[in-house]
Amino acid sequence: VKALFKIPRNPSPTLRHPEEWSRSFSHFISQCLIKDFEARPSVTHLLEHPFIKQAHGKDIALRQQLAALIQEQHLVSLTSYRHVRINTRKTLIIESCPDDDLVNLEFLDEETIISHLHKRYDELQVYTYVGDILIALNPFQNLSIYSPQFSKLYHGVKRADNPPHIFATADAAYQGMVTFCKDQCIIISGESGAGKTESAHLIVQHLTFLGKANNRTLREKILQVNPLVEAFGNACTAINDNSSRFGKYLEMKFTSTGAVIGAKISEYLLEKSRVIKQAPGEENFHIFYYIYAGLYHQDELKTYSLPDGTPPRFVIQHCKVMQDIVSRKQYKEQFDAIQECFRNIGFTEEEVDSVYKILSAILNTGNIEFASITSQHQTDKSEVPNSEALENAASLLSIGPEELQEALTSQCVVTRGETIIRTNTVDKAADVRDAMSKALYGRLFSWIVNRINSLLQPDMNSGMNVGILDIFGFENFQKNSFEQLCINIANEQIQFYFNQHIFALEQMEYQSEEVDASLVEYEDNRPILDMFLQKPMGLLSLLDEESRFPQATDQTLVDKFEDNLRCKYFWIPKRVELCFGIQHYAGQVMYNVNGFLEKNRDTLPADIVVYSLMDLLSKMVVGQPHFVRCIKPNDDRQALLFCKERVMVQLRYTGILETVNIRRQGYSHRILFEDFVNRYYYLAFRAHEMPETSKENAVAILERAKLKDWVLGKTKVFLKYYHVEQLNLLLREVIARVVVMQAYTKGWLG
Ligand code: AD9
Ligand code: MG
Repeated sequence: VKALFKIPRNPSPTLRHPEEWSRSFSHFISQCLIKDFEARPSVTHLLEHPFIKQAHGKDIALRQQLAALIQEQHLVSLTSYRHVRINTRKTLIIESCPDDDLVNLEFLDEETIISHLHKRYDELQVYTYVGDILIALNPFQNLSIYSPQFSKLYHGVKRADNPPHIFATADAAYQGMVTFCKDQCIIISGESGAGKTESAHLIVQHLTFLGKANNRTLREKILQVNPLVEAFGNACTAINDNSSRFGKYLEMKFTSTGAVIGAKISEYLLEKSRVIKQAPGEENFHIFYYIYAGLYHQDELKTYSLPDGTPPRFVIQHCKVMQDIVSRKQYKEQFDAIQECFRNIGFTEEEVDSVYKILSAILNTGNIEFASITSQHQTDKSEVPNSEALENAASLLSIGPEELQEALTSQCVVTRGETIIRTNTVDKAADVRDAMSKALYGRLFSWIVNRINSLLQPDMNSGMNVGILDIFGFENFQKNSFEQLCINIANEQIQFYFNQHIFALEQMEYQSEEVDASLVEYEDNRPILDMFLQKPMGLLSLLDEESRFPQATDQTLVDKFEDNLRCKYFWIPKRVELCFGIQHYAGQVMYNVNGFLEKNRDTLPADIVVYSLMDLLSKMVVGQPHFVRCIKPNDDRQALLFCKERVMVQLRYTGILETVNIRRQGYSHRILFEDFVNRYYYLAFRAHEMPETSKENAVAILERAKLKDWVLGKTKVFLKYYHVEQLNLLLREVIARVVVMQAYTKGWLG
């Protein structure tokens, strides 16, 4: 609280104040505010504060001082001058400013929207609403708006009471779950480095706060799930130092009364190829560097057989740990934090020990080299000349070194019922070695995720969820490969889901309910998705088919694509070899097919993977979605740098402009008459009346609540998002009154 309302060191001498206040104006206001904010932290309260009500703004200087003061009292991140005014009755009003929500803007062209976002960004207002969708601009600096005080501030209040915030979105999901007993999901999208993962953390933080975490241990466990899996699934890329290399859906589990009881995490498409090779300037998964720094003491190095001296091949490219003391210290701290996560979540020491052993086994496997043995009979046999890495890897995996050598240098082939052992060439053996390393890492990752799930599984089966989807963002590097294709298809699907939800379903529902809503046009990315997913002629099916031919080459793959894919979203460039271009919803990407066949053979067939993602999406459709659209204001990761063109592009392809339109005209809540009456009848009828759940009674409630601009469909009430807020607030007041009255009649209150 002190940090929230620090007392200005140098109160202005021009500041006048009534004589009966012996202390200085600024000190006084600070004290009042601190006291009151501890009691009930809401901006409305500030507005109603007797002190502020008395604060006559006779002269402009006083008003400005007052506004400046409130801003300085670290409402600075919360409010800006536009929020503070003194009305005709000389009362200080703090109001939600109309451009908190783009839907309220008078002009809705791109230019206006951009300049609003720009202005807000300059004032460190990184969040802005588009109706109930949250736009989050990456601040690229730490803001002091995520403390527990802010969690309190955003708890169960009207949205307009506070400026937009990621906590408000988490709160809306939570309230939606508790009020309507319905699962919720929060879908965070945006390109790589836009702030999705940070947003996901903040949402989990606020939800654990809301989930009445009287069980502190559980709260800590849940908070540590993300850092733990991210140590294994995130890495430094050319775009983002902590880039998610997998898709993550975290479900937080609550009781019907909203107490948090557990969590479950699902992972999608881990980019395993990173284990064996990283693009220039990129790194392996964080955990490899952490263990290297964390287990660096001689005896530990020995226990885990971590190669000493030269860093292992899989991490050598960027192994700062070995050369640089500062980064080693940082990695060591991270390692300690991860140890703590393991411990808190409930992994046993033995389990953690096995995890490190497997990681070290992977690093040792990467160091195994092969030489060819040429004998009279065999020319394509390979062996391992330097046995140290082989022995280490084998011992860490609890197998014999000969077994491991055999597994790498030969393969079993079953032909016509006979098992034949074939030897591997040096190149083939190296491929097998790499494939094994990737597979080991993939299995390890899945095991960790499954173990977390069993440790955080709630005792009871019933209950409700808030799911948070944070996937890898859209990527467009100088050189794009199979991994980028998978990532970008996943993002196409998220965009499709967004469109489906916001536009298509919305319009369908209006039509079926015979509600008049002028159709809003939007950029439908279904044709691009069809091009990827259709069977048997979609790009992924063609890729699978070609992967099954042993003789297939990069060139035959490109030819196959060229012969079969005929649409405007796909093309083969004239001058660049072995490449194809795709017009994604988020822009053009040129893919290099080098390694596509191998990687596709190595992973699950691509279309199975993409179906798993479809499963996830269909699961989410069941819940009530909330969208967070992360926007990257510049490519230099710089604070306070708003690059108009970059923001414009992202707003365009994410359909924000169309969204503004539909949200402005749209009715985001549609409730069956029956549900509506059951839920809100207290507002117009007596508690014991049990009115008929008819259209007429729904109207009676709406009229009694004095709402405007609602619409009736054939079976549902169509409400704007702010209507529901107003109704819930009224309901809470009425219920509180009823409870007090009943308490009186029962004599509990004397
Ligand atoms: V990727 O698709 O996984 O490559 P994300 O997840 O969208 O990407 P991330 O959340 O990792 O991006 O954010 C990138 C960086 O931006 C972070 O490491 C922070 O340095 C910075 N960031 C993002 N959001 C915030 C924030 N709310 N406050 C401060 C932030 N910094
Ligand atoms: Mg991320």
